[in-house]
Amino acid sequence: MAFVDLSGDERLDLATVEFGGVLVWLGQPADPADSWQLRPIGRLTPDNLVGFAFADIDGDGDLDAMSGAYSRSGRAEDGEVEPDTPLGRLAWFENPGDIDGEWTRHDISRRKRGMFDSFVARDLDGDGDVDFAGTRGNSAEFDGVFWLEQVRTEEPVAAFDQARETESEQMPLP
Ligand SMILES: [Ca+2]
Ligand SMILES: [Ca+2]
Ligand SMILES: [Ca+2]
Repeated sequence: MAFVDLSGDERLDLATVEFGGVLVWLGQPADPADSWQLRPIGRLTPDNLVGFAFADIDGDGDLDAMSGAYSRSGRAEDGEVEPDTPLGRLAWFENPGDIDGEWTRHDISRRKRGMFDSFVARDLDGDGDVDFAGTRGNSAEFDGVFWLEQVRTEEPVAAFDQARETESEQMPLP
């Protein structure tokens, strides 16, 4: 879970992952006797969304969500996978800036192996945009703590540029 003010009313709201892998948030009502309203943020289907953290990723003043998914294709080596096999994915959801608007998903990387389950938002290289430190499991020699550097360019570039020469196989979106 995360406790963040997504509605901008200075009351903390609650974000969590619903059964079925949907990242959702519940807006805290002004009156504690009123009900909390649930709104969806997004999903990574068929990958299992397990980790997330909020930060203003695009720098427009509202909180976005970094997220990670949990691969179920074996840990020791890259195996054969079906189109619906849950794999390890990194993606972020852009806050629409409107409480009832639809969040836009931006996929970063999808691998046969990787359980991306925890993130901490920090500007690690001090260039003014937020980066993420994260943990990765389920991938044997690729397990550990990583950091994900946000790179902004004038021209469109690939969504992800891997630092390692050898990695678990990159997979297309389902
Ligand atoms: Ca709030
Ligand atoms: Ca934002
Ligand atoms: Ca940065």
